[in-house]
Amino acid sequence: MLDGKLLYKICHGYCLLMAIQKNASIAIKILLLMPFLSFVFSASAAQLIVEDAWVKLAPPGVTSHAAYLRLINNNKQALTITHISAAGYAQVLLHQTKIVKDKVQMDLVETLEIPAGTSVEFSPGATHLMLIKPQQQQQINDQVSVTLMFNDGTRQQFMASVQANNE
Ligand SMILES: [Cu+2]
Repeated sequence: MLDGKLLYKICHGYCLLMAIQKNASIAIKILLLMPFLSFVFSASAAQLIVEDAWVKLAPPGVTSHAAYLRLINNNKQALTITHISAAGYAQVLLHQTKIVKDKVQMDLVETLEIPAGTSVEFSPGATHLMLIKPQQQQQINDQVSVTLMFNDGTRQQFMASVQANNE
């Protein structure tokens, strides 16, 4: 049995919700839709596959570590990497290695698009992640948590293991 007070509370809550819905601005409608939108966003990240992620062991004192992986975009849409972070590092940059006049040069890549149904190989001598300023010295088999952030708001987190070479 519901007493009067409880009934009032339920009714009041319901009426308030109705009033919000009736007079809602677009912003409130978007807020109400947020949980559903984030579900849609995370669904697209599930179609993204990370393979063979590893960080190359660097000599003591070296303050930037290269990381490599294969990224497969099985989504129906292109995805663009807009930001990268790694636990235990101050910053992560996207680099493109080039040979200019017999010298190895690393160019900064601001964003990287992965077209639908294609894969990108992050490998030595090509595009790679540059993990900057480690908080501690690397050891073989250490696991580094890396997070890629995309233009559609999705994220992809993966573990990369520290190796001398990828064998
Ligand atoms: Cu680099």
